[in-house]
Amino acid sequence: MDPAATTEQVTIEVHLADGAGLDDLSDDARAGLSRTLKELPPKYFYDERGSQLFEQITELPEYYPTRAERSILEQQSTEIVAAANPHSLVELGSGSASKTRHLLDAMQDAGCLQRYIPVDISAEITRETAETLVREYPGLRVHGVICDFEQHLEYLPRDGRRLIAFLGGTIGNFPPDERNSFLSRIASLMGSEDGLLLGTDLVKEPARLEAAYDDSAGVTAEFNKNVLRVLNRELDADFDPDFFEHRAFYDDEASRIDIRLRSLADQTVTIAALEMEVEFSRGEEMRTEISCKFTREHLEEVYAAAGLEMAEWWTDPDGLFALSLARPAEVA
Ligand code: SAH
Ligand code: AVI
Repeated sequence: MDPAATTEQVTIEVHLADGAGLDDLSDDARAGLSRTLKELPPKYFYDERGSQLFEQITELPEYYPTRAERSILEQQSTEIVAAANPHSLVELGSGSASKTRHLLDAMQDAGCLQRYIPVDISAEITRETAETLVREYPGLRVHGVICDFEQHLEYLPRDGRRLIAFLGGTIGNFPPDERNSFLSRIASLMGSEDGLLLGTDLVKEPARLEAAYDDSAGVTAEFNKNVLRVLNRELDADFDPDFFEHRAFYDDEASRIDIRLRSLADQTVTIAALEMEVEFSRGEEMRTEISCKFTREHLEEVYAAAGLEMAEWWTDPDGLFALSLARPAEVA
């Protein structure tokens, strides 16, 4: 750990050995690129450029989730804060925390705004967000935790009643087994009065979903190809992003968007740091992300399997996106 107090109101702790979230990249790339359907985990999208591209995605006309979730937070933050009555707000995958302001405002109005704990793998955006927020909210203490939330949840501060927010629909980026382990782990680390505020994108017409992940300006395509640039830089690979094409399709059976990069040619990519050569045939696809979509009933089952219980459910007026508040299930 490399604790680094930057100001009196901002403290940052880092739990990534290389400080950049890339500790496991070699192992993940080697394993994922050796599979029949090649695959890379989505957490490697988010270097500085990837985080900026994601911010651009949130403003695209086709990408409704951010606007829909923001509208719920605008309407319901007072109620959410009243229901959770927290001493601190912990946010997993906080990014730029742009929507989080509504929760912070409601906590300020309720007189309970003391500490905000953004938790993210991306060091640059977390430091920037922490510095910006202490300027915007005088008296707020921000304790940033730069870590992989799939591995380091036990490092999160546990004092006081916590509202743990996981916004944006990022829970949808986990495959079902990993989602269940992750939520079970959160449940086991929650006190009986802590609340989990979870953002989930909802099942809807495939055309709308597919447009959200294949925008006409090509920003999502750039975001998707950014993982190739990360591999080139970090593992001395020679992917040519122009030889891959972005693809996103809705898998109805699995209720999820499947995001891939399709090879435009027969090609061999060298990954020097892994002493590895990877063959792609023309038309072959590599999966880079999934984004699962939920119904209320399905989410209740997901919570139950992880030892959680849904206490509240809010959606935007168009029913595109949901926020729900969950608590650890009472053990009989
Ligand atoms: N919550 C924001 C950002 C969502 S983008 C919003 O709703 O707009 C997903 C965020 O999760 C990014 O900031 C990314 O850096 C972070 N992230 C992705 N995988 C992560 C992991 N394994 N550990 C910690 N943070 C992760
Ligand atoms: C971060 N996550 C919730 C986004 C999503 O919608 O699944 C990531 C994303 N991928 C492409 N566009 C947005």
